[in-house]
Amino acid sequence: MKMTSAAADRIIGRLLRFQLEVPSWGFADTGTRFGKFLQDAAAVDLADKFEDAGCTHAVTGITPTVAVHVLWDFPDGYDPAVKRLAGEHGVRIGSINPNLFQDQRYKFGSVTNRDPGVRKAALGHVFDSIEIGRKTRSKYLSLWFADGANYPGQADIRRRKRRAAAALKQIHRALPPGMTALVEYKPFEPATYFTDFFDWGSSYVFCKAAGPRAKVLVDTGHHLPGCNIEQIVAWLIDEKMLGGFHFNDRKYADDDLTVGSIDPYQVFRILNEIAAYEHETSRDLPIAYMIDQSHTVKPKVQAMIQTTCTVQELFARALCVDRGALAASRDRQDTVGSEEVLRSAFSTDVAPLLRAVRDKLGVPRDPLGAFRASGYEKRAARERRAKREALPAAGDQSYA
Ligand code: RM4
Ligand code: MN
Ligand code: MN
Repeated sequence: MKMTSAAADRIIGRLLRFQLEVPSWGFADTGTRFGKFLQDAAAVDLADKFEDAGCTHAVTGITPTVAVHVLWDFPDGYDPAVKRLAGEHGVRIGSINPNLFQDQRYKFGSVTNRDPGVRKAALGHVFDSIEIGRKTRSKYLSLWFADGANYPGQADIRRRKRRAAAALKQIHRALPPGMTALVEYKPFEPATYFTDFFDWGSSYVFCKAAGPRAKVLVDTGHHLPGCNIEQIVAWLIDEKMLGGFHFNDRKYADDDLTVGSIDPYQVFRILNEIAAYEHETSRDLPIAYMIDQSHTVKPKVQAMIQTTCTVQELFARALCVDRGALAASRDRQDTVGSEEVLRSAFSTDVAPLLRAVRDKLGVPRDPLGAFRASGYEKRAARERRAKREALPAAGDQSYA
């Protein structure tokens, strides 16, 4: 596709306004239910996570915020000093993620548990998380409920649905102005028979019950095989119910692989729905773009930089779609022609656009290459190994 300089400027302008949030848990040691593989350079504490996030932001220029997981990042409660600590590393605290899945009392659910005491404790944790978000001026409370059942007959599906809706209402009432609750869904795991927040429709129903500041969060890894995620995204955009994304890729289940490592065309098709809407309305869609990945074998910061650059690159390609040509070929009911418009954007060489964006952001033209050459990982491994050795033997707190 030939691009006019006005078109190139428009794309560069949009990419300069495109930012992604990185997850604190993506920098820490992580594993599967079978165990963890440790990395010397993995973050030991919150300061390391901010340092890694800051480094990712320094080379990419588009990741100024860090999502925090309350239990893992503030095990001893929230300390206001962490705001300054993030700032020292050039980042800010972003979305707040309560943890409603690790405590023993959540064995049979959190907000859907039949025991009112457990439901109260779960809500209490969410309220504490909201309070942290208020102090850190976070725009998003990001909710993932692992609630569900493992066997047919185990639980009353309708009653659990009503309890979830009631909890969402209470959470919504507690949100300070300017904060939005994002409601994630996932078809299975850890529950094997059903989860209570199992697909976009369930999150949609709960958000609608809660109020206007609850929106659906699409985690790209949380769909059954073959699911048409871009259609879900298009519907949510049209319903004004899309809150944001947790980007990651998967081959089989919730694999938390780096974005686009398995199916970059799918990410392109999702971002194409965003670009199409923005083209039609001449407005940026006000949603949260976040990464949710835990890297088991890839070095953490490299994986995060790779992911960040991939999403940026695929968004650049989606912005290259010739909307006029697409509309015209749809008018002719030209199926092949319409598909070719998408394919040609997907295969556009966007390197010159990305170079221009990175020059304007004042970051290296090859962020991953610059990081790999920087010696950061070696130094981090040395320092963090020593830090780890000086620590009392740590309990196996989390998988991430
Ligand atoms: C879940 C879900 C949540 C994330 C946890 C760590 O599968 O994706 O967003 O907070 O993992
Ligand atoms: Mn997620
Ligand atoms: Mn997940």
